[in-house]
Amino acid sequence: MALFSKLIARIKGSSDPHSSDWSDLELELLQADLGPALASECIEQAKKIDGQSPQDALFRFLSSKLCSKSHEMNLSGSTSTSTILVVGVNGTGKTTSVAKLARFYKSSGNTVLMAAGDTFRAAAVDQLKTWGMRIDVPVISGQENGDPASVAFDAAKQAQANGVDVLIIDTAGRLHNKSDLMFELAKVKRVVEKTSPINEVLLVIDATTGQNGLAQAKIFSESVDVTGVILTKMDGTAKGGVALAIEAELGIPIKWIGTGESESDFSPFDPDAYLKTLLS
Ligand SMILES: Nc1nc2c(ncn2[C@@H]2O[C@H](COP(=O)(O)OP(=O)(O)O)[C@@H](O)[C@H]2O)c(=O)[nH]1
Ligand SMILES: [Mg+2]
Repeated sequence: MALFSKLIARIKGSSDPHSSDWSDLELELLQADLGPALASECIEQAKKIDGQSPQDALFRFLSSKLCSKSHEMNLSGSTSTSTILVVGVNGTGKTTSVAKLARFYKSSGNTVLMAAGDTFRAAAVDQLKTWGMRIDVPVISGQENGDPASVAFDAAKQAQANGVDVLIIDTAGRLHNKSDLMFELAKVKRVVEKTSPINEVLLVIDATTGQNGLAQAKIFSESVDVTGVILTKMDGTAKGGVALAIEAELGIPIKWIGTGESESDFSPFDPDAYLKTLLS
């Protein structure tokens, strides 16, 4: 993922001038899913760097493009339940990420509850129940085709009654009817908030879908108040640029990175370490 190595060589003047035209370098950034605006800005910036310490200069520039909001999870203290709502398009990795989050918080000593809010597919409820057994975390579910808001409400009530530390709610992601989906997500949010505030609304984006994933994310973030991104399938892409594009274009901090199908393939996003990898 040393995305900027050729650009750095060009700035240092150590590359073969024929193989490193600025326009070729820009194309390479585009192919790494950096997006047109940021790719072009990087090249303009690079032209101004004088070869002294291109890594440091690019690091400063790229840092300024990252979202300035906190990349940490904003959970309530130990006195009340923290609630996390997980949203996104089907297949991006929502249910898997709900289980990964549950396992993360459980292993750091919290009591955790998961809610199967994708009531539209029986398989989705079973999938979460299977995860629940595997990581030993209880799952609240309702009837098939039932109201996801009522499942979420039941889960929120139980979490409060039992003093659960972290409640994580899975949702459906059918995009074929955008207004229905957004209406439904808003209802889930409203109903849960009758019991306790929602601390985080995390949008799941599949890194392998590149600019298309970014477009989906824009639709969601226009309708739901998204507080953070879970970027999944980073193991399936060599195109490291998508995380930068998300932060720069959406203005939403990436909070978690998924790197595989197992519950441990998951970690908090570290912006500085990520930039250092791109610039190594
Ligand atoms: N390689 C890889 N696969 C993932 C990751 N996260 C989820 N998946 C897989 O993506 C597929 C869809 O995941 P799922 O959680 O069912 O998506 P949902 O429809 O959004 O709930 C499943 O096969 C998961 O195992 C990840 O970080 N890396
Ligand atoms: Mg699912």
